[in-house]
Amino acid sequence: MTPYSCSRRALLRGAALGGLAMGLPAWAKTISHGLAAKGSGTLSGTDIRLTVATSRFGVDGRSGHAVTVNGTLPAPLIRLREGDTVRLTVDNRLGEDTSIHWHGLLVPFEMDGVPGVSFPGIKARSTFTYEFPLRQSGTYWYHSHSGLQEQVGLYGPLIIDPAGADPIASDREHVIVLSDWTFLHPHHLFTRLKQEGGVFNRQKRTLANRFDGKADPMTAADRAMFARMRMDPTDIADVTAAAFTFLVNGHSPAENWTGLFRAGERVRLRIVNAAAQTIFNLRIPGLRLEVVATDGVPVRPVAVDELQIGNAETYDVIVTPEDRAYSLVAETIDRSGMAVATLAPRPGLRAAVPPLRERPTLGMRDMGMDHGAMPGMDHGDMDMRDESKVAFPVGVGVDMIAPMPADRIGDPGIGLDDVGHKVLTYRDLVALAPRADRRTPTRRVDIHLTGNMERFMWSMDGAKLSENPEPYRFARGERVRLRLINDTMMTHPMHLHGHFFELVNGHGDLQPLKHTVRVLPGGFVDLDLTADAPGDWAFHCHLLYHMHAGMMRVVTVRPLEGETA
Ligand SMILES: [Cu+2]
Repeated sequence: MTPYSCSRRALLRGAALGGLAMGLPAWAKTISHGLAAKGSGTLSGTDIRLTVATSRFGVDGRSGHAVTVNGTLPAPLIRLREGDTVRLTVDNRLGEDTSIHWHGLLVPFEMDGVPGVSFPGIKARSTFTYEFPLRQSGTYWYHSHSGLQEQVGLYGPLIIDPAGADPIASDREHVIVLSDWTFLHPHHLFTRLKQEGGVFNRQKRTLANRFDGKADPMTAADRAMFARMRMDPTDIADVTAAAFTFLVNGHSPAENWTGLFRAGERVRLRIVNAAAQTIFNLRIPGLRLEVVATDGVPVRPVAVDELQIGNAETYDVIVTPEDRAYSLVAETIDRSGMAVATLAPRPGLRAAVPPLRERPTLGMRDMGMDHGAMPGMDHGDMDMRDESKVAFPVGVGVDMIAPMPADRIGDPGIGLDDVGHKVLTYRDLVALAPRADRRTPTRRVDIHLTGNMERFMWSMDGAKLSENPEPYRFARGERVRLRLINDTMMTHPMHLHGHFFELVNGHGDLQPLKHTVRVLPGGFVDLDLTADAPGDWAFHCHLLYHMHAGMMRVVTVRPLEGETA
């Protein structure tokens, strides 16, 4: 990354002003009236210019190097209209390559923005113009697909308004961009992860705190199993609050981004998890969240108290607040920290922020062993790395093959089984419109999510992208069922470019569409895919450091336009 020089005075000024130092767009300013109000900082129309450059980003009195679009973190809100054809010109003023990927947008593959897969990237000090028709509407986002630029600020929200009336009625909207910021250089952070998988995990059990005055939730057999696996039952996240500040619209909890409303309004929150490496559990104590869309696509409204949002997922929720303040709490999956913001009828009001809840631990189910399925079985004898279960070579990069992966589509996510209120599960998602493709998939393709946690090695079917494995090949128009099997003990938010897939969740013709799906540890998820977008597409884990380590493959759909089969 190009070093950025600035005067000591500028640095101090930036530090003093915190998140305001960069001239945040209106929707991301500390007090926001919502998207309908005086929308400076929103880019709209059909001809949009984005300048990628280094800036400084200040938070909580410190300032660090960022890579930004038009000088802001998050990047500007891009607001487009379905049916238009948009041109987005990216001017790269960095001393290195960049790229922008339009996450969840159905674009021709050359416009998808993944260097080495769909285009060559945008060279230092050059421009590239993306141009594509907008075939959809809803809440999306955009981000760099080059190196680790996403960690240092290159991400922003993207909304496409429907060509006709919006099926989701609301009186006011707020964008909620969740992210994680670190003052460590991301390449340094990655190197440390490679050197010692648990280096940032300050929550490790020790003999001193193991019982903590409470009954140990693990049985002796479970502990022995973990010991044999060389796993740590608190390894929920690779990078914790020890290294991260968690942000809402670029604001730390202390900076307290505040979204205003009038009592009784239906307020639409367009929530994007733009974090590099953090899965969040989001709730607003005192408010029901009516989930009305995910990954840009409307679903049958479902009321919940909390939801887990993986990296790159989006959820639209409606809340109807009373005349009081509320805290929006996005607790990290490992409960080492939280992003916090306020929703209030007037500036200056705050609600109590609940403390971090007790940290979760992993269980046998997260190791691909379903207790319920085999009562009384001696798990100590179970082969945790049975090579005969998979069709790929099992090398050092694969430390586990789930012996009995379970269908976890009805699970709320790690640590959310017993929180005492309703948490969204994927089974709760029901499409509004019947699926377009009624065909039954003609084949099933199993894809294993693999890794070696101790060595921070991550792969799909045991192969890293850098090893140049064969792409997953689909015939254009083919209807196929993908089974993603998680042979690791971490949740992986998996994203397929260029397509939506359907979650096979028991709702038949009303299976919901998504572009990103959390696959829980030791579990599997089935996806029905119509491979209707010709070209080469990235398919990867959206935890940035997992992708960077190699948990990414290419999906190729042929024939291309004009080719014969
Ligand atoms: Cu991952």
